[in-house]
Amino acid sequence: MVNTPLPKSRAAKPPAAVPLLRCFVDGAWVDTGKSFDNINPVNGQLISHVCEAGQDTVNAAISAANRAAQGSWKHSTVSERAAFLHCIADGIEQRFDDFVAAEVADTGRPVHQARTLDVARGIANFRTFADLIKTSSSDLFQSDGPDGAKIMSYVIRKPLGTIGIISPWNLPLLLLTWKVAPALAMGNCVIAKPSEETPSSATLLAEVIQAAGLPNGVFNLIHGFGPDSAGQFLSTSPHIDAITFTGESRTGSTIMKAAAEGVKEVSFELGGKNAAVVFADADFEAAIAGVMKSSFTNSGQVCLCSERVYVERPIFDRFVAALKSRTEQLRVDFPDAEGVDMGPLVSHAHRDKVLSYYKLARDEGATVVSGGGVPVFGDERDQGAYVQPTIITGLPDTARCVREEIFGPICHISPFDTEAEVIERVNDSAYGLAGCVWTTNLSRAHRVSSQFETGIVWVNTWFTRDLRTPFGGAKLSGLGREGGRYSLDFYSEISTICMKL
Ligand code: NAD
Ligand code: 6OD
Repeated sequence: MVNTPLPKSRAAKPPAAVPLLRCFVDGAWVDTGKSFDNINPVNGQLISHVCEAGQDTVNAAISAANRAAQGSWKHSTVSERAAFLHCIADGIEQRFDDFVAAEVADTGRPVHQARTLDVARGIANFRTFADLIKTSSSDLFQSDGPDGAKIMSYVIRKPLGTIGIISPWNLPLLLLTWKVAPALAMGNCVIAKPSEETPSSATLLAEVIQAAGLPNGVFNLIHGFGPDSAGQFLSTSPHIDAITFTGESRTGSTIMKAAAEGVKEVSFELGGKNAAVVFADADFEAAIAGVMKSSFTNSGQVCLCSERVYVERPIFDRFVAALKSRTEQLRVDFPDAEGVDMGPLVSHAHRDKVLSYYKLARDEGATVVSGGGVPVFGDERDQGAYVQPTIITGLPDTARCVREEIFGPICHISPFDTEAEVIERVNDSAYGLAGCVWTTNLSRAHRVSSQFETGIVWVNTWFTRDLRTPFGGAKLSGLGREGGRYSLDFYSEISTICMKL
């Protein structure tokens, strides 16, 4: 049976035959005998049943990966692995529309976003790391030994072995491939555990990888939840060599405790409470367009979104009015509607969380400038997980809505007076993932951006990514960096060969 999910449809009735998404272990599709429902957040309808991996299936995936890690894959050449990665990218391209449909069905995001961001980046992740391993180099040092002999020391990267990859629901294919591609590129075997909310594109990826002909056990896919399910069984296993995780900071902390037992390598990309700072000298229109994007893209469900916006006092009122006007023009609609800007949140449970912050904002004394509730459509979308894009003002920096990650389409806008003041306020956060600076003053751009305590700062743009740059967060936002050669380093055991000549 092909696991392709049903395309997103506006049909009021549930589909007659609901697909079953299976796990992929040791080159075979596995029906675990226990399943959970995958729900479309546009209208609350059932998309598919998903096989949940229990302890036995997770153990089988780990054993298969460990066997494969000692097999032909360990000795595969860089050219062979690069060719496999390009073949996977080709496979995604050939099934582009299926991937778009899968991503849209699971998340309700606009079709144009799935096409231009999610699936496009999934392909780029495989191509980038395929090309990178063919051109990467390593260090070589020459020195003199105590007896005057020449010494040459050089560095090699070997596969780590079996890597557990645990990914979230917000950018399902993009964030999964961001880790699968470099892990395979460096000769590792992987067990991928996508979010229970978004199993479809990962299942398609397993189909593409199967068709690409990777040896059995090199790529395994297990579906399920976190606690007492596939995520926990994978991350607590003593038989994996490293864990790479993207998700909430709290989950990262739980996984880190499990990894500590076996002193495993970990790479964590975690939550954020990112700030955008708009100086009075900014290109006003560009800053408005940029903050619209950084606050509301993907319904605010990007870890890099700006939930805190600081605007220099002379332009504060004008900025708030312009952002309100643009926000109220946003089209919140079906994923395939023409001109759609925003879809629903990923699930009803996540909507409950975001709405609890909309309420908290009011309780904390915020002024709701725009939104703050649930849109009413008068059609099947009323059974979905939509919320209004929301702007609030007037909260102190100590308010929970200004300090805690909400992960929805909401930003708090606050005025500031001086550069030093705003830098201090931006850095007064438990998180340190990303920031944005909007200014036309070049010196200020350099001066301010270098003082943010975050893994990345964008100046006059947002979410532009060169995949060769390091990506990750400071403080509660993560541990380690991935991207380009930083990924090659994480997904390798780095050894030094020291030779007396
Ligand atoms: P989450 O932590 O709830 O879940 C992420 C993954 O971990 C899922 O696959 C889940 O099943 C699994 N999981 C949950 N509990 C687990 C446990 N105890 N053991 C093992 N696995 C477990 O996160 P989410 O709600 O899916 O994603 C949203 C969060 O991810 C936000 O906080 C967001 O900021 C963060 N995020 C960070 C980045 C980044 O690059 N820094 C990128 C995307 C999302
Ligand atoms: O662009 C990327 O590679 C990346 N890891 C983005 C993360 C987005 C967070 O939601």
